[in-house]
Amino acid sequence: MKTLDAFLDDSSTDAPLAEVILRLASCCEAINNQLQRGELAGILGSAGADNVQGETQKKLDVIANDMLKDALKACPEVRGIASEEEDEVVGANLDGRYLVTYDPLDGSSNIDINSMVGTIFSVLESGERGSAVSEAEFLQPGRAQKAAGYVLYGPSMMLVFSTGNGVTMFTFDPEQSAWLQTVERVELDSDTKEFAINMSNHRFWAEPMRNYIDDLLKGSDGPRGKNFNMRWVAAMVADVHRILCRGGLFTYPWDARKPDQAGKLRLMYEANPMGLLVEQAGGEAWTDSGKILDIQPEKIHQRVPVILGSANEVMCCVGYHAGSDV
Ligand code: AFP
Repeated sequence: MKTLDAFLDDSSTDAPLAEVILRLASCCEAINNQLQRGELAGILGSAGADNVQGETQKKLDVIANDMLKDALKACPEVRGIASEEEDEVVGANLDGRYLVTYDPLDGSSNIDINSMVGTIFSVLESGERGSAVSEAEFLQPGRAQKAAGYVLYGPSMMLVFSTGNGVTMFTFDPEQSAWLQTVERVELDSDTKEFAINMSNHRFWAEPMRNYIDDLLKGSDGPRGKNFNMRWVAAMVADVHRILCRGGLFTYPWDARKPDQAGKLRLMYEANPMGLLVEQAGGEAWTDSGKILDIQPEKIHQRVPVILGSANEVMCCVGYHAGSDV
């Protein structure tokens, strides 16, 4: 099986970009070591603070964020960092070429129950050099991403990423201490019978989403004429991983609990990187009105509604929204 280094060499990935990916992978190995020790490492529970988005930070959110920040600052190719857990963008190396955005520990409510979590990353290129990094450099549409991916901390640790030429998967072999390629090219089925949504929010959704889900639930007796299964891990990284493995639709829509917020998920740390992976695997990634990767970001912590996964199912869901405001 091919190692990560060999894959990056063989795929002629630009050397500075390959370096960024290797540094991310290596830092995630260290995060995984902390996760593996769990309670024994004293890393569970709350850090006693909220992040810029008003969410309670877990100790491990803070630890993983600091580990990634230190690892990326030490990489000469990285010019700046934007993290879900940082208020502002963080400067790294003035002459670095790449900007990295990340969600250090996605699915953090799963940490204390010893369930799946992950790190999501996105790499953009900056045209600037020499000056201090600015937020404006990061505000590029998802289609401009040079690489995107995630590390899933599950029963085995996996690295899944794309540099714009398909999606590949690596599994970490603890015996060899190496990432080995286990799926060369991910191909997502266009049709599915599985969806992922937090059903407890049903009454808060806009009518088009409620109608779509209600029709899925009617199964073979309803307009879709087939029965659907549902899964929800509460960690986007794990839900998207399942979809890349066996198809499905994932959505986190706008809801009336926070009417002024476009959605729950973050464009630059979650929707864009996952959107690139899903599109590169042959799927679709939309808000309720357009493709995620075409959005021109207005701020780094921007939120969006997300509908992604198997192409025909995503387009069916988007079709329910056609002509409505949400
Ligand atoms: P964190 O970024 O705080 O870990 O939240 C994870 C997440 O944004 C996403 O990964 C899940 O799909 C979603 O939250 C789960 O949200 P609910 O708890 O509302 O179902």
